[in-house]
Amino acid sequence: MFCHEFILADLRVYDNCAKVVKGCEHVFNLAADMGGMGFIQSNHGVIFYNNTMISFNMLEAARKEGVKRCVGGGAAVGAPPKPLLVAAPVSLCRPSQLLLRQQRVHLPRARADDDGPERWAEGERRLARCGAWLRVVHTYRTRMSLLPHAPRRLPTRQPQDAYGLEKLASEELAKHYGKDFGMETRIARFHNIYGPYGTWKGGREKAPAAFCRKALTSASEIEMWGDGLQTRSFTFIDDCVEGILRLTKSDFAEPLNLGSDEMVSMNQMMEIALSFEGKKLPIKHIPGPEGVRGRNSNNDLIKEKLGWAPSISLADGLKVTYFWIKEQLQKEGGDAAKYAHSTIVATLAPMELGALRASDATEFEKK
Ligand code: GDC
Repeated sequence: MFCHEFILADLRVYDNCAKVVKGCEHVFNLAADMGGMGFIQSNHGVIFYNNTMISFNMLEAARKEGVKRCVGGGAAVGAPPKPLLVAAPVSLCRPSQLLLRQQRVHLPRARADDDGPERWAEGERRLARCGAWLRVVHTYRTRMSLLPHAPRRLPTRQPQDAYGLEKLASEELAKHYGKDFGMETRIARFHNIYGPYGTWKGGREKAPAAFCRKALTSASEIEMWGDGLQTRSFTFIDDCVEGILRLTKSDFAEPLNLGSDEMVSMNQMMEIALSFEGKKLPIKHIPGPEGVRGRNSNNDLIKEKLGWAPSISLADGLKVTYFWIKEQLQKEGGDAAKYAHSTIVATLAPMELGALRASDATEFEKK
């Protein structure tokens, strides 16, 4: 047991939140119904409902209890992408590509006889998919002129998925509670946290754990959702814990990125996972939930406000995770091949309030 008191409770229920914060001076609310792409893209409704209930009730319970500092975790998926700053129309020549926030967008080429609405609309769709707030204002053969969306058309916020929208709403609530009630609230935006004791099977696991598990169990080829050129940064749990404690002690009450800025493609991360035991396997790219095309943590603010930023390399953190998952596989025994594939969690409905999932806390019972 790694804490002196463990309470298993459904935090969607206000009374349970009041019970767990009783007598606390500091509250770290890291509870959420969450997972990787295999969960969050097929479960918007349940995630939105459960997480809103948890975040809102925990904050209110902390306020009523007179808690001194309340720290909540947002997620990078809640951070709205910045509008692309384009001062003047950009004309694009051949090849019709544009480097947008480290993503290459291929704009459709004009056919000799076609400068019509289909190509126009497809251009806008591709730009929107990578989060660019640009619109096509003119096309001519291989050229395409782009303008920022007119302000009235600008989405004010563009979080990723319902999961991100809830994080954003909860951030706002924490900020209002801070201003309205004088509570000290701290908000961390986590960038894909991974490490030992994280979920590594069953569909909710994120890419670092999934890749380690597959590297350990695949025989002739290794499966990966998407083309592997998606980019991310991943934050080792030790950096996350240290960042939370530093943020708690700081005076900074606005949302802060808590993430590594070591950006890798999924192909690169798979290479790292395979390297720990000198494996060489071809990657089989298969369709699956991919999420955003690219994401990285901008650490300027955390360095300025905390004088610190996550520093554990992906190679180091992933190695610890890999060998921890290896141990779990050995404990489970049986046919390792069944772990070579990732599953997608079916769409779930919220459970009855007050109910717990059969799997909840089983890891605590084993200790
Ligand atoms: O699941 P995730 O780590 O979430 O996936 C990263 C990328 O890896 C995706 O493009 C996904 O398609 C790809 N991928 C390829 N194969 C696999 O077997 C696999 N399993 C998984 N899980 N992914 C695979 C996460 C959210 C979190 C959290 C963080 C915030 O999004 O799922 O809940 O909010 O972001 O930073 P990711 O990084 O897209």
